[in-house]
Amino acid sequence: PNKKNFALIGASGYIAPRHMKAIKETGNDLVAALDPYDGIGIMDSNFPQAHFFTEFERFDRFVDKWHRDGNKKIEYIGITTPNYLHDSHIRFALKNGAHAICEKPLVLNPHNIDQLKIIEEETGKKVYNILQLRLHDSIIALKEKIAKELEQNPNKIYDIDLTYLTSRGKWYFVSWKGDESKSGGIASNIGVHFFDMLSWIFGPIEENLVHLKHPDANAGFMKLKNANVRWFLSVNYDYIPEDIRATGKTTFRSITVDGEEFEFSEGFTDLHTKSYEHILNGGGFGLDEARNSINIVSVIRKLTPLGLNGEYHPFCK
Ligand code: NAD
Ligand code: HP7
Repeated sequence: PNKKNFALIGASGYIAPRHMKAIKETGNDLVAALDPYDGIGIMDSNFPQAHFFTEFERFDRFVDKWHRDGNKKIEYIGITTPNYLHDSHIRFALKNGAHAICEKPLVLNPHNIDQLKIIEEETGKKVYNILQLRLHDSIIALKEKIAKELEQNPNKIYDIDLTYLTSRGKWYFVSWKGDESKSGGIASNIGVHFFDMLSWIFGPIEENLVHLKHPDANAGFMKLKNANVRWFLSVNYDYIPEDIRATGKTTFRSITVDGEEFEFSEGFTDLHTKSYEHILNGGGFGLDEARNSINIVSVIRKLTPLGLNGEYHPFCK
């Protein structure tokens, strides 16, 4: 009862199965999927009855037909395409009477958000951004702890080291993810998660500096309302600390707050289903919530690195 119909754009990619799983686990139906690449056998594990299109025009015909049909309705369109295509695919969803559930980074630059706001108003449909770290138990616990402390001491400035290491092979730099015009670079494609998390917990950004900007490693310093943050981000396995490597792991996500360490490498697997539940229950993170982190990554993309000057993260070399 009350099953909602979904469509998915970018359905053959790495993250799309997590959206399929979320649609399924929230008790809903995927009716149509689009991807120019037809390696989509995964569909059989989820929605073998879904219509699949490799051409946009045929997908458009299907979606338009449903949009005009009084009985059938696509209520949500999931978007799991390369970052630079998100705003276009969001427009397509909204103009076809569906809400958009779009992967991060929502867009590459803040002015794209302004444009989407206009279309939200015109269509009455909403844009939701997947920001799954905001639904991660350890991160929620950290936010609650800090919020409580800030109630007592609103001017407190925390001292933070954020280390985000997630190894990727050579393929990364051959794919669209390695092309700054398509992904925004690693700070936009991967760093956006923790920039969002930090400004969600410690307040808006006041100063944004970059020390190091290599294709596979970025580092910088940020002054937020309630924190000074030295951050380091890399997709290069060589930065993974020895003790982590010894366990066979290839990712390491850690935040040190006033010397106290929080590891949050685990607990990521079901956050897409949680994100969908959150949206379907009347929550979700919209355009305004995406703005802080999109501002931050957009500025980082344009900044000239300072080199090893000032307050840089200890991993910089
Ligand atoms: P991917 O390259 O594996 O998949 C992208 C898919 O989009 C490919 O199948 C490609 O054929 C398809 N595509 C390309 N152009 C298209 C078009 N014009 N129309 C329809 N489909 C098109 O990439 P991915 O890793 O799955 O990433 C997809 C999105 O999800 C990105 O925005 C990425 O940043 C995001 N992502 C988020 C998380 C997370 O933790 N939330 C994890 C991975 C990826
Ligand atoms: N992996 C692949 O095989 N292919 C891929 O395309 C990506 C990963 P994690 P996720 O690389 O674009 C993170 O590091 O959390 C393998 C970012 N999300 O846990 O799934 C990888 O080699 C996301 O925003 O990666 O995704 C590991 O073996 C970003 O778009 C395994 O999958 C994505 O990297 C899991 O890898 C990317 C977060 O950091 C929360």
